[in-house]
Amino acid sequence: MMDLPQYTPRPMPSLDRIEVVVADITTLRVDAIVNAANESLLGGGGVDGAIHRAAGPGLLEHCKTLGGCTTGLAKLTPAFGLEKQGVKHIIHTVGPVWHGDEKQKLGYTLEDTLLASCYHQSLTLALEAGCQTIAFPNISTGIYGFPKTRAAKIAFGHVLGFLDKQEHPDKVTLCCFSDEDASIIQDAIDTREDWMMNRKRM
Ligand code: AR6
Repeated sequence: MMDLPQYTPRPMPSLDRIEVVVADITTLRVDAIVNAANESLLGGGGVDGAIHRAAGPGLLEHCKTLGGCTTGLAKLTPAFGLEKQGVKHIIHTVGPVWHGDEKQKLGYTLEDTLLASCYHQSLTLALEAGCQTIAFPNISTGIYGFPKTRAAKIAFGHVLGFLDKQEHPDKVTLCCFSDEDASIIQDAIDTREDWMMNRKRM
């Protein structure tokens, strides 16, 4: 009988570079903090409000010079008051507002594409700025109403895809504001990991 080669599933090395934490993102010591902003870049509620409060008025003054930001894109600023804890940059990205009923939407929607773009654009800016560590909030899943499980799959999938191709940033933190949000992201990670392992065994 012919000996078939033993297949050993390859681990996903990029997965080790992703961590999920429950925290106020403004307390993290990372090179870049991502802000879930709006198109004006002039502050707001949620994580945007928290970041502006922590960074201080210099951030708003700087943001006034940027001319806003289109949904799905990102802009980089200094970290102002957050520099004292080691943060070098704030990356402001504008997630999509979720419209309508998820069950009515078939396939990949414009909102999905724009949310993926937020992660891609932010990671690209971090890479260009030489950041080794970056933390993301759960973009669009608060005031903008994006369904959380759907957003978690997009966030994790696109971060993983980026890290598979790039050596930097070294570490991406997916920062959740509650245990429940963290478990939604963790489920997305576990599901994908199972799927990858099973696919490689086929
Ligand atoms: N640290 C970490 N995560 C946080 C924090 C924090 N301090 N505060 C809130 N979150 P949201 P969006 C979580 O509403 O949905 C603003 O007014 C929150 O629980 O901040 O993209 C902007 O100016 C949720 O999981 O952002 C825009 O107008 C996630 O951050 C609009 O809100 C995102 O919730 C953007 O809405």
